[in-house]
Amino acid sequence: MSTTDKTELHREFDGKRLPPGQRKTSKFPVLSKGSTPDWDPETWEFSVTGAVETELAFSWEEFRDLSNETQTQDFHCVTGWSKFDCEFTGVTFPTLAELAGVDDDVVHVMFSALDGYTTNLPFEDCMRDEVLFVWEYDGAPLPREHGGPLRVVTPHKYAYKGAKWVDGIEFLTEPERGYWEKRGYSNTANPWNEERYS
Ligand SMILES: Nc1nc2c(c(=O)[nH]1)N[C@H]1C(S)=C(S)[C@@H](COP(=O)(O)O)O[C@H]1N2
Ligand SMILES: [Mo]
Repeated sequence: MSTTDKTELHREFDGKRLPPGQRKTSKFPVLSKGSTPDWDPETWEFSVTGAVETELAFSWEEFRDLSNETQTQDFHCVTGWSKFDCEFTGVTFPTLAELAGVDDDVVHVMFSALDGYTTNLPFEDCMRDEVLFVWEYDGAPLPREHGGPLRVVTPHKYAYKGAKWVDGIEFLTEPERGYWEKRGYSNTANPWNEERYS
């Protein structure tokens, strides 16, 4: 299978591959606000709601049948570590947006997750192929502690913008703040501009 290299992304932000104030790690640390939530593949459902033409709901099987791709990406945590060359397989955000048909007045998106976590991004920051809904990491099912069965990755943002255990997105016509954004972390979270806190 072919893999798309997204590790040159930093050029778009006029930055080095390792953003300022970050340290490269070969480990993949786990950062969660609480414990790993249970999930049941039989009852799990992924929902697309809000300002769209058609609200959508996918079973686990249906989600896995969506057209998907594999990308190599870097991962930047706001606490200061970066992991290079992660291989992620999943569905791109624009693929989902197209299936739902997004209203013209959408400006923002809220991601929600099985552990109650939420995070927000402007719509234009979501409509990028590297914003992936991921179920496979380095050729194996995404480990539960890293957000399995399904998580979002946002290589152009600090990693708290990528909800682990994601089970829904809502298209919004007004900006709203998610879990960490309400608690002082940056709304915009550009690693090359060190947008860590707000
Ligand atoms: N659902 C959920 N997603 C989450 C979090 C969380 O607590 N719950 N933590 C965020 C934070 S702060 C970071 S840095 C990354 C960490 O991902 P990792 O544990 O796979 O390294 O997940 C993000 N997504
Ligand atoms: Mo984080």
